[in-house]
Amino acid sequence: MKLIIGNKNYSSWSLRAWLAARAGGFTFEEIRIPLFIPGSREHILSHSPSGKVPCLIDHGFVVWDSLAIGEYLAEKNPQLWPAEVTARAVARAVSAEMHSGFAHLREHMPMNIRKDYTGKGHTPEVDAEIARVAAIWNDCRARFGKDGPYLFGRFSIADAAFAPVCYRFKTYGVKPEGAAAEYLTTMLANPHMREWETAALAETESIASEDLYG
Ligand SMILES: N[C@@H](CCC(=O)N[C@@H](CS)C(=O)NCC(=O)O)C(=O)O
Repeated sequence: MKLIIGNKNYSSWSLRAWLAARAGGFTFEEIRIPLFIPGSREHILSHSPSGKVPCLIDHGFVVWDSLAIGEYLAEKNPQLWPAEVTARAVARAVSAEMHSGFAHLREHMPMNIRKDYTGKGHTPEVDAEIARVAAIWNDCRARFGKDGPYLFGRFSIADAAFAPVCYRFKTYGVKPEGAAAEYLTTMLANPHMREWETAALAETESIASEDLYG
């Protein structure tokens, strides 16, 4: 398997697919394409028909879009979704909500692991979305988190979906309360997250349009 990803500091969608692949125990070659430099679009298009990363190539078969990649990996390793039917339905719902929503959080608090933008990026809409994230985390932990420290106990695609939000909360100094705070600590200490973070910190490319606050 090959996984095409963008810069680890910036590419939130790449992180989701990469974490799902790591958590699922897959062996894969990583092809990192720095985004928004001359030639990067052509390079991505040589692998990914959407012109976006992430993109998974499994023996020549191409799957693009982070959620579709997660689903494809879960077909091979069903442990990537919770085993129980209602937990699995909620895990899919919150993953889909993350995938299609939270536009204000994305716009004003883009993932930028290297920066400390504590206190930046708040608007009423962003704060409402932060409250919704915390509500999801608290609800999942309370209802489905008995068998482990993640949203549905064991690490699942839902955790991968929220992983970039964890780095956003770190960069922008957002501090949820209660079970959500514990969950954030757990995620930031996850060995695969730490591996990604270490690589992000070692990157040297800057994307000016993503470095919103200097
Ligand atoms: N919904 C897609 C979004 C993918 C996406 O927007 N990827 C960004 C990087 S995080 C990208 O490839 N940008 C490069 C470009 O637009 O040229 C997914 O889940 O994979």
